[in-house]
Amino acid sequence: MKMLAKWRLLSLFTLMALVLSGCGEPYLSTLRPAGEVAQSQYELMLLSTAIMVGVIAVVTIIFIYVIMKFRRKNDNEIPKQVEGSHKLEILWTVIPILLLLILAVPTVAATFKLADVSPMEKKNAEGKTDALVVNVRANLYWWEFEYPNEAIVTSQDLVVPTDEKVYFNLKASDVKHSFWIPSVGGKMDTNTDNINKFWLEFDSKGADEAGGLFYGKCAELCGPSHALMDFKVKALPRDEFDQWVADMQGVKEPAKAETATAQQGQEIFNNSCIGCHAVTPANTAPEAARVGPNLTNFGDRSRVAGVLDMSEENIKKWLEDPEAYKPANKMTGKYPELKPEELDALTEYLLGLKVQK
Ligand code: HEC
Ligand SMILES: [Cu+2]
Repeated sequence: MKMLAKWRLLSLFTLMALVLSGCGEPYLSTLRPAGEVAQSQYELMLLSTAIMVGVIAVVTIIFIYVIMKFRRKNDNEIPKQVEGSHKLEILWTVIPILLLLILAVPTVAATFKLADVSPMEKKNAEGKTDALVVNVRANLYWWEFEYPNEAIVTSQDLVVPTDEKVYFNLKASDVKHSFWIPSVGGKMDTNTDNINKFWLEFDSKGADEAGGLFYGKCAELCGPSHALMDFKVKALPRDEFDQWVADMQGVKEPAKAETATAQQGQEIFNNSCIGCHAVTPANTAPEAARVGPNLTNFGDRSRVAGVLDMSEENIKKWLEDPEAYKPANKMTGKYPELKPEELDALTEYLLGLKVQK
């Protein structure tokens, strides 16, 4: 009776583990591809899984058949002794070769297709590429996205147009990270000493289902806050994307705070924060000055520091104690402690940093 209870509990836990492992953000899954790259990666995954399951099934069936058929039936019988079989040997050499070919041909073809970044090299008369290029710079524990043709920089929320190829230059500024948007494709390492390149396409249908927001992750263990090194991707129709670019380009100098409280916040910001955070989108600042996320459009972002929901309260929490939300991040302890009224002022100022009206 006790034994039975134990088994019941065990099977319950097994079932729960199976079912609960399906929980999580729906758009943080490679199993729901939302772009050409993710789609071909998904199809390769299905193909290799099908082949592997097929092999296991056939081998298991033969194995069980042989155990049953050739088991020892009485003590003194010695079965017929067989040595070598040409037929069998050819069979078990040719079948795996065929299976590997079926797997290899589409894999190699896809590898070359996904690595084709030739449009990044083709420059037009202005010395720019016709293709949309984004330079990704990964930092402990945040992301910078620079659009070299458009001459703008943003952080944390990558903004892209849907249904066209977006080309990426990937680089890290400190340690190795990895750029991954599970439902759209990737991942690819960002290194400190070379630039990796690839392209992704963001499906408009997938974007609609995801509410226009994809989830991105760092996929290379990089430090205590690695698991919190998240970013979001806003996938917009081309015309809205163009509008966003124009709005960003329109910010030539730091936006003037409108209310008295926000002005007070701007003053604190200019004293304590501007050394690390730019509030203009031009990518003219030397890399060393880009120590923290560009905040030009901070008020438009979906998260604070990539992980907290965007709200007044969460901004204050972050400014008060960034360490509590991202251990070992590079902002902790680098500015004077803030009083409640300074927090209010800074928050109002930061929320006013918007380009999308
Ligand atoms: C030493 C450089 C430095 C200073 C000084 C600094 N920060 Fe930061 N800040 C950072 C870094 C680095 C991050 C990214 C942290 C992370 O996500 O790991 C950050 C993140 C942030 C974020 C979240 C950004 C986003 O896009 O979600 C806000 C808001 C912010 N800082 C505001 C401030 C304010 C306000 C001050 C001044 C009181 C300030 N910072 C001072 C380096 C700095
Ligand atoms: Cu990382």
